[in-house]
Amino acid sequence: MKSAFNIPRMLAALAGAGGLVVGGPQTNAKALAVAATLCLGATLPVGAAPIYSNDFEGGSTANFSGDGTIQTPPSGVTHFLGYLANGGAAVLTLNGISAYSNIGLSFDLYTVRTLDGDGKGFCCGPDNFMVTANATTLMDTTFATRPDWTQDYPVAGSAGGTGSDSLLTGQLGPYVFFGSENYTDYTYHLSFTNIASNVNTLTITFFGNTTQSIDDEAFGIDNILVTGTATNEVPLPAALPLFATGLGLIGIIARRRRRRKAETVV
Ligand SMILES: [Ca+2]
Ligand SMILES: [Ca+2]
Ligand SMILES: [Ca+2]
Repeated sequence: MKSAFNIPRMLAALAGAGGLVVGGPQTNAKALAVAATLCLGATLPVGAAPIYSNDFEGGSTANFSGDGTIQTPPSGVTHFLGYLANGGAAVLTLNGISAYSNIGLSFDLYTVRTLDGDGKGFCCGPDNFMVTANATTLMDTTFATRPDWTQDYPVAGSAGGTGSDSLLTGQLGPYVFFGSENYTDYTYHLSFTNIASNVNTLTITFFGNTTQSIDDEAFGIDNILVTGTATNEVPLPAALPLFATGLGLIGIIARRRRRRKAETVV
């Protein structure tokens, strides 16, 4: 049996309207207005939809737990979640998403200070960054912040910084350690497809498995985007209270209009 409303697409519209998350605490007037509009019976096609996004510019760490707080780098160019080092982990938990298949994840990874890569260039490695989705390891590899040292991303023996966005190299600011100019920060755009399907709860963990402390070397994450393909067969939606609120708003607006009309007539 098909739902009268395409609930996953409504959730996507809510996310696009400024609401952060399925199952998350954030709503706003614009999102509720969209919910109200959609509840009037709009028919939308099924397809890939955003489930969660966060660029950390609004100060929210909704759905994140564990290590890492919002950081502003010396350049002030952006905000991100960090620092992750010496075994620190940031955990993103999404509940009530069983209506989504082919879930994808993309994010930006910042490498800062003196990450030592595979540890063969000087010492003090390996410095790994690892991502898991529920029980699956999506990546577990080393990064270096000197081009004359070596790292395992994208393949073993690569020069430090290989695979990063050259236009965004050194943008975060002077993360210079011991006065050396050989270190710089790098930005990697990472994405993973089909990391899970139709799970009620998805837990994504970002680990900074480095050998030294945060003030020596660290990772940061930014521009998190989780997407999924919405299906028509929708179990009890996590966002049902939102739609109920949307319907409630419609009722309130209608009552106020009727009252105003009555007052005008008198
Ligand atoms: Ca940001
Ligand atoms: Ca180091
Ligand atoms: Ca190290």
